[in-house]
Amino acid sequence: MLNPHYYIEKEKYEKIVSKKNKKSDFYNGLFDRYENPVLTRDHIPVEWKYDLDLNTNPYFMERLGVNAVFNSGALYKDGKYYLVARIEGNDRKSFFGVAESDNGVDGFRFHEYPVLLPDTCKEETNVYDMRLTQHEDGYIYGVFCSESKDESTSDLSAAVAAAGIVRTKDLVTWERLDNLKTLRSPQQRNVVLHPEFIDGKYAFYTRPMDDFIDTGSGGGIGFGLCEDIEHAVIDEEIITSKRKYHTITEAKNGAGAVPIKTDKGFIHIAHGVRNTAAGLRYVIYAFATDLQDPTKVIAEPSGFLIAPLGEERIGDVSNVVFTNGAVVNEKNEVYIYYASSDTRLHVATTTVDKLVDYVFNTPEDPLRSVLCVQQRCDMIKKNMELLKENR
Ligand code: M1P
Repeated sequence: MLNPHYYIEKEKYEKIVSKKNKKSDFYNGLFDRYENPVLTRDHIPVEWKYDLDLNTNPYFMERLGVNAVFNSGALYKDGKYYLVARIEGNDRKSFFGVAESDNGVDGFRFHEYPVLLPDTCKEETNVYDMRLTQHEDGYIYGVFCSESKDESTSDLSAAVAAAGIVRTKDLVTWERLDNLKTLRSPQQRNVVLHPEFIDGKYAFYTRPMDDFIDTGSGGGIGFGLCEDIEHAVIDEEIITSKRKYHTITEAKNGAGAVPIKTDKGFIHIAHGVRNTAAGLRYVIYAFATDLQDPTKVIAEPSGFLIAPLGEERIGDVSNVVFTNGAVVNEKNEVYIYYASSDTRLHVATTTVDKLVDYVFNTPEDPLRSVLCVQQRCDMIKKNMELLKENR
């Protein structure tokens, strides 16, 4: 028998998922923020959290709670916006759920069931942060972090991160392939599959790491080729966007969304991390690579594209914004899905033209305060002259 309390919770859920979103008054000329997050833990269907049976759950108690919904892969296909979100249960284990919307800014609803990945990797404890790539071979690939306990130490918090790979044609049935092997890097997270073949091979953006949290000698975002996607092995990783002293990428950085192809280059939307007295601070930044040589960075504006703002700064892991999905629709509008503080998912919208202008015409970081002030003074001087002419 159905517990009647179900209808009360279902009504609250319906109110949340049908809430209209609108642009906030935030302005920077580049992208728009929205008033509401696009996914939160309140977007999880009631049926995923409660046993609805009056006999087995007379108090209508939450049996399998959800703590957070955040870092999400994204895909635009046949007029619909799809997200594969990281959903973290109260038990700390993450899993994936596919949500879709007609307009990309509100109305995201999860499919009936979460994604049950083929259990081919017995040591795997946790999975998260899937990047979705519509590859020119016809498959949609999902590359995610596959985390296992580090059995080489008695430290219970020590873990090993690897890149898991699945593929699908319909976002319903998922085929699990071998985890990516990088011969020269012991750990991998934030791995993204490039959408095109390069020299007839599959190309990955990697993040070489010596350790689970610290990248150690890992110099930045890597790039490597592999012949066989079903048993992917990368030998050499070439560093593209490098970590730099006293910048937003000083502690680490990592690829985010699948690169966006434009006339001038591939635009990458990634994350950079620096350390502070209050812990790590994650921001989102952008750079461009050459259309012919995807390892060559051809533009990298200074500073961040998106940093945590207002309530985005607070959550389970505060002072974090993180992206693993952005899409472009047929009007060349760009939807950047970014999570704040490992708690909820937002959207920022812009256009391909604006992103290109931002990446190619915003000055680079000159890396020293004196040069940064000079850069600003030059702009102010130009502005003063223009203002004088217009008096
Ligand atoms: O907690 C912030 C982020 O930390 C990790 O990112 P990185 O590998 O760059 O440190 C990831 O676990 C990510 O999911 C998380 O949002």
